[in-house]
Amino acid sequence: MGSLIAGVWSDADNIMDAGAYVRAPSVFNQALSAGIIAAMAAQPGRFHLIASWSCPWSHRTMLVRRLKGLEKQIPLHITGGKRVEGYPANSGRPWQVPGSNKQIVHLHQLYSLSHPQYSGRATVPVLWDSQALRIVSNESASIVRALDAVRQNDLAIGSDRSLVGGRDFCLAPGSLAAEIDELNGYIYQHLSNAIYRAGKAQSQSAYEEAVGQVFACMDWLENRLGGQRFLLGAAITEADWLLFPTLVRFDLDYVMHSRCSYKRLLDYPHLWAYARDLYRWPGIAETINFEAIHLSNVVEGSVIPVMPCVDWSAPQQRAALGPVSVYLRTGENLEIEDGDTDGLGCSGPASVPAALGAWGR
Ligand SMILES: N[C@@H](CCC(=O)N[C@@H](CS)C(=O)NCC(=O)O)C(=O)O
Repeated sequence: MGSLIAGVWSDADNIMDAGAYVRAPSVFNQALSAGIIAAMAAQPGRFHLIASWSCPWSHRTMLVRRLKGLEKQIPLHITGGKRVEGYPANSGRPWQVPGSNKQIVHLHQLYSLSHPQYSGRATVPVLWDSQALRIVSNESASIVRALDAVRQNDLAIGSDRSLVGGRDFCLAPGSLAAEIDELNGYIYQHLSNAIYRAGKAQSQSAYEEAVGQVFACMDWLENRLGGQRFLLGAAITEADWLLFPTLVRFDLDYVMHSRCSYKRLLDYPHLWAYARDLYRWPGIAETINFEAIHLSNVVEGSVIPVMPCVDWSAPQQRAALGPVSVYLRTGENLEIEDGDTDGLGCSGPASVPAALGAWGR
């Protein structure tokens, strides 16, 4: 893919170490300041999210933007198209950088516009500040946490989507942040990023080490989710939404293209039902472009494999494990009415339970 070296593009790819793939840490990965979080609420359109349909890390940020009803506050720009010098900014066409009179073609030009001496990869997602003309963050975990921290009461333009029963909810409440961080770290290391280590490995031993971790983690999740509705119990939290993009891509992409071929998501009854329980959440289906994910690793000009036959809307009976709850900003746990869970969200107003209806459409 290449990277920038002191602001100049280089096609060299330094991602391998003795046959093993090593992901470089994001450069702009610090937690977002309280000032930026307040500005996100107060200045709609100042911050822009640049993301890709196929990228699981981008998907995390799109999910939380949607769940928190921040579409008006944080415009979304989808990158995509043939990679010439890394990601194109706008499918190969010129793209007017928000807040600037500059037009760019490659995403890396946004990085060097922000930091002319930048050295590192030009990755998505990116949170762009159109006022300071700076990349605020290129680390999905930090972007997600910041979007979750935006207070509904502070929004300059109200949102009708993220209020549960008219109240401000939160995916990573302070009291659970350490537990969520630990879980996120474990799942990232043993599953979400291990899949990439399996797919990109150039030695048998590096591959086997990675793929072993992937399926040990899938087994662990299957076991955990057999007895509780979500990763932390009854409450849906950030940990669930960080895992979800990996599950969405598992059978469609990773089984074939990352050599994670030992089992499919479909072979894990609890995990597969859990993934569908998340999928039916209001607005979530709109954040997924199955075709883009499926095609993302198909070599251009080659034969395109058929999509796996998977019904994400199939009933999943997860309500048998208990009702859904969310944490409010105050730390209180709120149970959400969840009678007919199989119909929640995606299939239209008639089946959306009252408490979720407010942020379902
Ligand atoms: N740690 C970053 C990883 C982002 C990332 O690696 N994105 C991929 C797309 S899925 C990318 O932009 N790759 C381009 C490259 O590595 O040059 C995050 O979670 O935001």
